[in-house]
Amino acid sequence: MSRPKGDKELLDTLQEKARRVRLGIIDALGVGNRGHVGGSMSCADVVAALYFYKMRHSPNRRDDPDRDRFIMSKGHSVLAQYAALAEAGYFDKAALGATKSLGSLLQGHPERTTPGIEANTGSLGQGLSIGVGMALAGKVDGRGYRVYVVVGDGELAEGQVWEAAMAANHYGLDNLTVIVDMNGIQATGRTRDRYLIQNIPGRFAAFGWKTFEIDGHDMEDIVGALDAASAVKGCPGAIVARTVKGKGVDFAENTHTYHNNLLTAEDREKAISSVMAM
Ligand SMILES: Cc1ncc(C[n+]2csc(CCOP(=O)(O)OP(=O)(O)O)c2C)c(N)n1
Repeated sequence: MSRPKGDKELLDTLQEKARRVRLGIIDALGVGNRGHVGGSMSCADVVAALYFYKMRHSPNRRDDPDRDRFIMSKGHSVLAQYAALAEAGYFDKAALGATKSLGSLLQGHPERTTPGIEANTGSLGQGLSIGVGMALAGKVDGRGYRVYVVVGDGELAEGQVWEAAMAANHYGLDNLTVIVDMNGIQATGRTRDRYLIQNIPGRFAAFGWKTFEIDGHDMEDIVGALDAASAVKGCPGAIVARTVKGKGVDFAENTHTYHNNLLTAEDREKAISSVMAM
């Protein structure tokens, strides 16, 4: 699916999908369980745009060798992916409510046993390497699929990310797009106070990537950047998306407190009202 930037009907549809993703995240969080609220909410718009605009995929063709691949490298934010997969029909939405329970289809971090999940992640720093391997395999096999990897800004402290970034450039992987969910906060505080990583777009550019900087909650920006990144030839693309941790759940916004926290029954109602008011 490829439509011109600025198409109001498309943007409205995607915003509604993003709202459903956020409501699905709240379902998956449940009541009284710890769950990753902040990082799931901050990437919800990007995940919605990928699943409902950019990626070629279908729950009926899960083994299609030409399907686009999505990797949630910051695996703790998989609730956003679960919500998108449920919305797209990979499994029943009722499964969201059992997330993280014993034997559930949906665990706290991505596992390939879940329909639609392409890579097991959770140990930060590894997803881009997996994406590089998939993108390289696509080139070797002459396949037209694209690979999308979402990473966190805190995650970029992992050196393996930069080994993967170098390899992606070396192999000219223009079928690979990384999206940095730059919400400025990691598990215990501001990213800059925990491990200072300056000039993220400049770093990817220095490693030979074409870079884009966007507002990661502006659907027009997201769609435009995804289209621009997939049009790049000869090198991989990095979209640095400025986001708000917890976006949409007002009491969880812009704080590390809800990086991984529980929602009470009252919180849950407040969270739903907040998302509905967006
Ligand atoms: C290798 C590794 N170290 C530590 C952790 C624990 N951990 C889980 S989430 C997180 C913070 C990640 O921050 P960021 O990438 O910015 O994610 P976001 O703010 O988007 O949730 C940490 C340190 C982990 N999962 N893997």
